[in-house]
Amino acid sequence: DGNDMPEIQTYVEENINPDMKSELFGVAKGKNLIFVSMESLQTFVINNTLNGEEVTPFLNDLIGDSYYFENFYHQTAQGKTSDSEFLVENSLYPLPRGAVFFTHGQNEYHAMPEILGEAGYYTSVFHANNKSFWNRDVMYDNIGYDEFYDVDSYEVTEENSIGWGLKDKPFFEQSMKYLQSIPQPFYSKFITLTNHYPFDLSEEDATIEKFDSNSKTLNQYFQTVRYMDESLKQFFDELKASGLYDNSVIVLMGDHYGISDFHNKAMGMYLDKEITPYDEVQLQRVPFFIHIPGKEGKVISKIAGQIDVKPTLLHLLGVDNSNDIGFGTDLFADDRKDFIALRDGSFVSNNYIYTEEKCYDRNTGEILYPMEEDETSERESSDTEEDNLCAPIKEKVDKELNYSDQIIYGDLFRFYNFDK
Ligand code: GP9
Ligand code: MN
Repeated sequence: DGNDMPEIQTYVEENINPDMKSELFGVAKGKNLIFVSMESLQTFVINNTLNGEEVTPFLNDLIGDSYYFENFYHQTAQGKTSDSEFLVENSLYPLPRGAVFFTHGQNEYHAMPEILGEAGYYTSVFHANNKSFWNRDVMYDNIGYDEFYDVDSYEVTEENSIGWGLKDKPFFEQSMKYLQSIPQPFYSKFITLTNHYPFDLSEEDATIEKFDSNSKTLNQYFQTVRYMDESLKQFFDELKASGLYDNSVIVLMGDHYGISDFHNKAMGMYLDKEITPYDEVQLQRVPFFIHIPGKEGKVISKIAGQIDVKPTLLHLLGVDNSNDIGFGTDLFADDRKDFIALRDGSFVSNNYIYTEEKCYDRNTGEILYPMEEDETSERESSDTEEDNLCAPIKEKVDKELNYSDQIIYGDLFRFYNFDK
């Protein structure tokens, strides 16, 4: 209940330190914020090839012109895209089961659209699906979005659709007239759709060969990824032509994995290695780009996650959030907490990766705990919990996930004053 809030607040103040800012605080003050959620895009295709051809030529080029986080993890669970949206808007974790957009869509939140709205931004979402999918209409209204351009705002025909609906190229194209008509500065979120399981695409839209393996899913994935990459290039060109480009921070983020562990065999063929639980965690990396006009590109290797997006973006826009309650930190600040928690309790830290009760060396993938039984060695196989270097971090991970869950299950923000 509300009595739990002070303990959580103390944890956040001491461990997350929402006041921690970087030298980039305010560099994009007053600029528009364009956020693109890239459906099912994983980092393993970035700067990678298929039959000698780049899979994502546009995004690869964009690295040279953006802050690009190469060790950025999705933290979603069953709520898929909606979980990734929840993480980004709130810097809270989604729930271990179910979709928080459905189960707690009426809670009190302190989300990005509300905060940016108060800072003078016009806030909107663009997504060509039914408005009630994932309960978005209810949640968006609740967290303060001014407008939701759902499927009814688009002209959808048989020719311009595939799979889940409107293809990404006509989606971006048809969005431009709305984007050009809304007041600035704006925060606008675009959610793509074509690169969605089962990754169907028509012949004439395919510009790269399929992969050749026993997984039709992975084979087709490269084609829809390439299509999305092209649609993003087209969107950037349209933003430039409209004049919005120079006035906008453009953020691109993969929402969650597209290829599940069911396809490990085919994935192992593509990556030319056997996929271990360690690799499965590493495959949860999704691309994260921040493009700021006039700023040079930089590849950032530190570990990062969707939980960090909100404080990072608010700080770039110069919005103070020192009274906020969330579990992410400004990715440009030096001193940040030392782990990224995945929703299933696995984690990544600077030195370790923990999953399925094993502790791995993050750099080598070697199992550090528990030690393998080695019958030829003299050593008695008696490693204790003390040898588990992951254990102290695992404790923090569980504590933090639990605090976030308590906030949601108890609707605890009803008892917290963000304006103090
Ligand atoms: C549906 C889109 C995809 O509107 O966001 O949903 P997903 O299955 O990825 O959550
Ligand atoms: Mn999705």
